[in-house]
Amino acid sequence: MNQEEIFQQKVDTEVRIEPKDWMPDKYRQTLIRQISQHAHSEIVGMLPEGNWISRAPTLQRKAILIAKVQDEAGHGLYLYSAAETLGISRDEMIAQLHSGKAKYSSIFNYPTTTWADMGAIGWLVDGAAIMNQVPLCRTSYGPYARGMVRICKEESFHQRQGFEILLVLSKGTDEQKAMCQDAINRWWWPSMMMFGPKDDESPNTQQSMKWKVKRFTNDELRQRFVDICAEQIKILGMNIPDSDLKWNAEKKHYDFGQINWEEFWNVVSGNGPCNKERLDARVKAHEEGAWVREAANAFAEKQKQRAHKNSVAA
Ligand code: FAQ
Repeated sequence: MNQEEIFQQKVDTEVRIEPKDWMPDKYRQTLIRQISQHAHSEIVGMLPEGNWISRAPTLQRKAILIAKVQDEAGHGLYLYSAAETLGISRDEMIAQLHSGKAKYSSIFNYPTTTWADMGAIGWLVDGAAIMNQVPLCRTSYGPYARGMVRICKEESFHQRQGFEILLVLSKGTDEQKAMCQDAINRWWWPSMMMFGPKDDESPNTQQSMKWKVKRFTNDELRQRFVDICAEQIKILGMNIPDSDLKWNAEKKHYDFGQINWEEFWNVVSGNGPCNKERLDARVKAHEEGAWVREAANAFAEKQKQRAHKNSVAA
């Protein structure tokens, strides 16, 4: 067997691929692309919710929201570390994000205009993220799979806190109920787009499934998401903004309406409502953090010199 066949046999028999193992260059590149895009999504994803930290309605809500946004930062850091094991540096990944070369999830290019958006993001955006990411705990690349275990635990808490925000609003005044429905209306379709293009228009799915980087296709995960949300919305007493949403007894799944793919590709290619604002915010934060990186590097250098001195003295 050649190296490629040995590699595929490991994948087929569920043996994890680890950083020092031989792997096809395309597998490495696919993982760098997916993991770094995932990391960027977590970091850029802090911005829409960060927008409401100073305006959360109660101290408790504020503490929860701060914790959630910090969790997303942590997820970004685990994921950048996982990608680094494949031979790309964090600086390179950040440069790719800032230059617009690397993608991040389309969902974070939409504005958060009311407090109910914090609920809708938790319920729908984290909900879609979990649907996509739980199978990634079994992805074939070891460091990515292990990182995803902790990330998924935290995302479950995020999803519940979002649903609870909406539940409270759904039982509130007429104005609060309207705010709740409006947020669901605005976040539903962009959340459906998070799963990526339809299977027959997804250039990466087939190969990623063969390598077990992806365990399910974009459409399979999107369908599961619809099936779950269509039931959960009943508890909220709200509506999903899709007149075609209907239980199909034969398929044992919900049918749903057309996704606006033109909008999706428009957002992915940089022309969504907040693309520019999000990238500008990231670049500004990076520039303003230059002194922290400098100080941390100087401290690390000093520690190294001290350790060297001690080892010479011993
Ligand atoms: N947005 O052939 P496919 C979160 C791109 S984290 C932008 O199907 P693939 C946590 C795709 O990259 C959310 N671009 O690609 C949170 C590819 O372009 P490329 C992020 C998208 O990789 C919650 C092209 O389209 N999650 O939410 C999108 O097989 C709340 C063709 O697509 C992950 O990254 C999109 N929605 O499947 C944080 C999970 N969809 O690279 C804060 C890991 C597709 O060839 C607050 N990633 N594209 O130029 C994945 O599972 C996969 O990468 C997919 C795409 C499913 C996203």
